[in-house]
Amino acid sequence: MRPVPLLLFFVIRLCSAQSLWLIPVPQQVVIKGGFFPLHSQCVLRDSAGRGAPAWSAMEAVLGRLGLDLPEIGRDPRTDKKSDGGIYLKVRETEAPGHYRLLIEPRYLEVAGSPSGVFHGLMTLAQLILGAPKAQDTVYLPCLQMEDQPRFGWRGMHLDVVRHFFPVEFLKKYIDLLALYKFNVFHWHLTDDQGWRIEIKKYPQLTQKGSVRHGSMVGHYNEGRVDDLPYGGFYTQDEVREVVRYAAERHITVVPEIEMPGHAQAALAVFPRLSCTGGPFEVGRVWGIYEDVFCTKEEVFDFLKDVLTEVASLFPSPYIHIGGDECPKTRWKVCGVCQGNIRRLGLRDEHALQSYFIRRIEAILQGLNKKLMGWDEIMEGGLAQTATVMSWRGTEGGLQAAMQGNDVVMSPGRPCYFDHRQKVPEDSLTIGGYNPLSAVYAYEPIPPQLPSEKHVHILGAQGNVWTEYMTHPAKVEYMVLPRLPALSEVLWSPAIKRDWQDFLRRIQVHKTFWQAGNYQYCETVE
Ligand code: TNX
Repeated sequence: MRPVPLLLFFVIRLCSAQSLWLIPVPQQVVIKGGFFPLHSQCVLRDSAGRGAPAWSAMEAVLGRLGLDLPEIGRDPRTDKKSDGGIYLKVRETEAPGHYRLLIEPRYLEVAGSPSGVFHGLMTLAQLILGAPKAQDTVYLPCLQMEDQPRFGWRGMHLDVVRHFFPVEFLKKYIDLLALYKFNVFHWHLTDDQGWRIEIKKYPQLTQKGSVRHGSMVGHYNEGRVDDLPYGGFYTQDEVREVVRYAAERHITVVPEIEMPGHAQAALAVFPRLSCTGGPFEVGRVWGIYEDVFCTKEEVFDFLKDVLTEVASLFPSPYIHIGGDECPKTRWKVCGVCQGNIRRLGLRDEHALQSYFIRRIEAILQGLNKKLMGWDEIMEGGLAQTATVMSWRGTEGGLQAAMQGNDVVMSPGRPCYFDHRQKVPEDSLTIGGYNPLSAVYAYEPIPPQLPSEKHVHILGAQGNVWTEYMTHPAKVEYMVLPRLPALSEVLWSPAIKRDWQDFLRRIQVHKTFWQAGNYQYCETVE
């Protein structure tokens, strides 16, 4: 074993649970004194070879943050606790996300469920990043840790329509999710201002529908629009690559295909799918458009084709179908829609929306997928198997959970990371004030919800709408440090949360972000 510099020895002796820098804070940790030296003579001992992909993913995440781990040896023998041994023990039977991390002077062990071992390695990655280093050796504090997530849905969303982000950036974003133990990436792929996913049966959707001939400049209220073409889309190969990259990091990618509203880009390509027949152009301004999918049969045929291709690209059990902000203006005067209301004996256009969503629910069931939608899908009656994403406050989520439907909480405040994080506003945003302290104080379970219904709150999600985020650096700035704050809300036991201590840990994480060239908001409030 290599000699340890004396000063370092004292630094490590001073380590206590309170002085660790982990985000989210683990459920239980005992610091034992002493250290494990991680260096190139260490050996990865991974009997079944199940932990090696997770180890490689950890190396990649560390590389992203500017830290190249020395290449270490590999040996399948796990019979003895050898000097410098790193043991990975993957156990199918353990609860999702659960892991145990043991750091002893002579060896290190991560044991848990498949996702648990990965999250354990992300804990290790944070320890490696912040630990004292000398002569190519990282001195990890000896400790014993038991950890598992509080919620099963720990989501971050990204709107790639209002502004488009290349695959390379999506990977950088996904690495941030991984580092903070998120397990869902909600990919908002279609909207009024663009269609961003290749559909083989309808190539025009991306040929024409991915390009708008101008975008808003400045704030919405100023009403200024330029005339520059703006576009971008992902081929199906690129989609598969993003899904694969995320899966290596135990992150499920949930695609969102918007309907019946927020569909102007699709209608610009196929105006016959609207009530009026168009013509339309891909949206240039933000906001809500009156023209939406009609309820004619042809629309369901089209959406079935689209969803069939989408379902084959994404292993996620859920497909998000939007459902938000669908004006009923056109349906009210459309012969087909009014005919459907009469024929089906529906009360009004809200009930027609409910009928629309139920038809889509049936299509998704045929594809072995579950429907998820924004809380407007409850209007006119909620589909039985739907999962609700509650964004207009928490009332929708509360009601859905009471009825026995599953819910992901995502109320505007504190889950909208497109709102400004500082007063006065430090850059152009959509408006609204959502400071770090509000995110950190968030409790996803509504206090009125009876305890037997708590299981229906799957978790929560941070949303990143990009009307005012024209470049990757702005996305990073808007999510850091709010994303780590949400990670602690979703992962750690509520009683473990400590605002002052979180602020201390954030200071350490800033050095990680700097090393990874992630932009972040410097001051917090
Ligand atoms: C509402 S949240 C929307 C989005 C906008 C966002 C801006 C939701 C389901 N719909 O289309 O981008 O507000 O904050």
